[in-house]
Amino acid sequence: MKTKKTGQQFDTTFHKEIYEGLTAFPKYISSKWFYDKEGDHLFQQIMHLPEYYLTGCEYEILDTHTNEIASLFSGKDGFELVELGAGDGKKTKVLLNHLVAKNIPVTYKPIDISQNALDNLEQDLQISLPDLQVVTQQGTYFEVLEKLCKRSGQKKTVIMVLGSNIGNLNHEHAVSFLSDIQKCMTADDLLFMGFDRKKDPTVILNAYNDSQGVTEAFNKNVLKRINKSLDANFDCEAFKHWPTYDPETGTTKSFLVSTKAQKVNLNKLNLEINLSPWESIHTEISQKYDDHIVDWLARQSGLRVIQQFEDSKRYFTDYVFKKL
Ligand code: AVJ
Repeated sequence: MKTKKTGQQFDTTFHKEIYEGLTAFPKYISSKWFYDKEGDHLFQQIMHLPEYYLTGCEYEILDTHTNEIASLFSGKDGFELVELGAGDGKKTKVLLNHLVAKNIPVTYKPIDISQNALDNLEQDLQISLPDLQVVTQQGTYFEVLEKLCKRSGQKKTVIMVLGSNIGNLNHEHAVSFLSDIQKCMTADDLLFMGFDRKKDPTVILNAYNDSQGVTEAFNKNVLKRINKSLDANFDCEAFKHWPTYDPETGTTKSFLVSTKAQKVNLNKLNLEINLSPWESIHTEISQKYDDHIVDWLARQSGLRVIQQFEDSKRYFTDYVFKKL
């Protein structure tokens, strides 16, 4: 590879960001790189874990309020449902089933960073909802929003981001993400977004530290992915999965902590890094919210909350936003 200083060329954003994160202090890897085929699979297992309450709570919300949500979404001549981070679409299908059954015209546009997830979802929908119009798109949120902004149709658009996916962004990035969405919205359009609430810290911590070790495997999978695709040699067994929750900020952070001194070669990056014993690699934030924080984020982004739906335990909220 060229030079380690300025002007270095990278094959992909993945190469560039892994290089930057592992040469920084403290070290970090963005959680968006969790989702390769194995990562998608592990996340699906996480969604079925007893400790990982988020999925069940949001499913309950969509299942309980399907009718009200569907009528909120419907436009005069149908609408487009753009879902950022669609994943396996399990929760969205509750709504899609209802829309198809009620003959509400909708085009479903699932977007995900994982092409693998999109392929599975498309196949699944072809069988379970053959009459539904589906247009998939692969990309990061930022890439995809650019295209969304340039769309020509004047059909009502509902942008949906479920699962508290926004929680992977710190507040500053969340505001720029929400502002980017806001810029693409007309006065008629809606943003429907799921936020995981602040709650008993034990409940939160257990969700990221399950007893079966699936979350640990999910966290470590990013190192396996780097080993495979960047020809690297992380000793994955020599890392401890370490989630934390700060009840003051509402931030859950996940780390991989090296249990020993390690020299790691990342051949495709022409990079060698050293880890000291007990040095950490920060891999994810999963932000928790309350109504005040969400309201503040919305206003910072030129949005306002027009409605909200909660599960019976009040663990999770889906907020509906419009342009200010
Ligand atoms: C998909 C980003 C919402 O942060 O709760 C699950 C991912 N990480 N267990 C989350 C995740 C560890 C999840 N999101």
